[in-house]
Amino acid sequence: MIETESRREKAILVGIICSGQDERDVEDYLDELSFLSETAGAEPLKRFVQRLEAPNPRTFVGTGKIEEIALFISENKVDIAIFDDELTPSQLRNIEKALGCRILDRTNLILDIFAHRARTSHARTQVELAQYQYLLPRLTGLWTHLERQRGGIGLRGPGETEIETDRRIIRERIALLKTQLKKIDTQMATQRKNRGKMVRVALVGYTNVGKSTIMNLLSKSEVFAENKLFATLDTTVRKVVIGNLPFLLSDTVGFIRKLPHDLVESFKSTLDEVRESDLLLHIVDISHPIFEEQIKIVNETLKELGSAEKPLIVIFNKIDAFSYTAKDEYDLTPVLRENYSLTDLKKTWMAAGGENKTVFISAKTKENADELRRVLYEEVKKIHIKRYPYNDFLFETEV
Ligand SMILES: Nc1nc2c(ncn2[C@@H]2O[C@H](COP(=O)(O)OP(=O)(O)OP(=O)(O)O)[C@@H](O)[C@H]2O)c(=O)[nH]1
Ligand SMILES: [Mg+2]
Repeated sequence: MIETESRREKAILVGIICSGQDERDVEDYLDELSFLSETAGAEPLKRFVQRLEAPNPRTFVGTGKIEEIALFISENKVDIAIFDDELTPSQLRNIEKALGCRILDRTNLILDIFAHRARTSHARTQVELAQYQYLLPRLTGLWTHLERQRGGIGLRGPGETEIETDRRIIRERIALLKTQLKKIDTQMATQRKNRGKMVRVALVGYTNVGKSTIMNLLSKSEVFAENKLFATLDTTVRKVVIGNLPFLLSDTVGFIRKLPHDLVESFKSTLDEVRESDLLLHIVDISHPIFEEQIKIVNETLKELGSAEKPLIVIFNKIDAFSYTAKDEYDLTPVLRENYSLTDLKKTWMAAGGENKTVFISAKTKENADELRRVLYEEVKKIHIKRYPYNDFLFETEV
């Protein structure tokens, strides 16, 4: 018999509830970690959560918890233990020893997904750079297979240990990747310049909120969209025309909580599209239980990119999937996030938006797609007029 499907690796997830953190939030983080591990091809079997003042500096969770996890791992033949926070090199070593299986942390997992999804040589180079930067301080004695990449024989200097050799090889590789990226960056910058002065609009948002689906809706293109995290890694740019107003629309990599810093660094040129755009469309998945936190994370990432001050339209997507639990008016317990109706949320966010326009749509059912086009037209037009004050031939027909 031929086995067609390779066995999915069994995983367990580990998180902690630190002082000041809400148990529900941590559950949501682990939901995301679980989704990430499924996207990476693993099968999450069980979650281990511990309440702690702060992470244990030696083993992240307490000693008793580690023993409990170790027992489960050996009884259930678990392949990987995935931790929700970035582990220090020494935590990683100690946990590896105690659990006797492969250990991944959130950063590692995200890097792994990126590595699988990278299609172009540009994306691959960026991910590889981030992976080596992550790996460099974490080399352990177990990890000695790098020589192969360099051809091995004769490379090891006298008296040098394997780890030192590996470190040296990694440093050289990092330097090489950086040079390659610089070359690609220059090429891409030239490409962007050649696009002329058309108004540039960038879709930004948390991962899996529907950016690519909206790109397809607006540009009638077929950008890859699916219910997995980080479906998009490379930036796609399309020319879109609304009414008779042309502009460039770009779709790019989604953001996530604790996006590894090395990754943000090495994805700089992919994110240049965001940095150089004239208008941002911040897509939000309003059907997601923690969409408000996702908004915060996107805003923080935009700040990191120096793009927080750009004109912005907030697009609340997936209104078709939105649901809430209406509260009885005599029920005086606190109003929870699941008690807000779409009308409540619209009121709150339209008021909170300030300068920023808000639109509520479903890219799937196309509900309110016309409203989105209208708002987008207005905003692009404003920028266009500023840039070409004497050119009004484009606006003879309104949408
Ligand atoms: N119910 C519903 N699902 C939607 C809507 N828009 C997109 N989706 C689904 O959400 C999932 C993610 O959509 P994408 O367009 O790939 O999201 P993305 O933001 O590009 O995601 P990444 O590229 O992975 O960061 C897909 O399964 C879409 O079909 C919507 O309005 N309603
Ligand atoms: Mg996408």
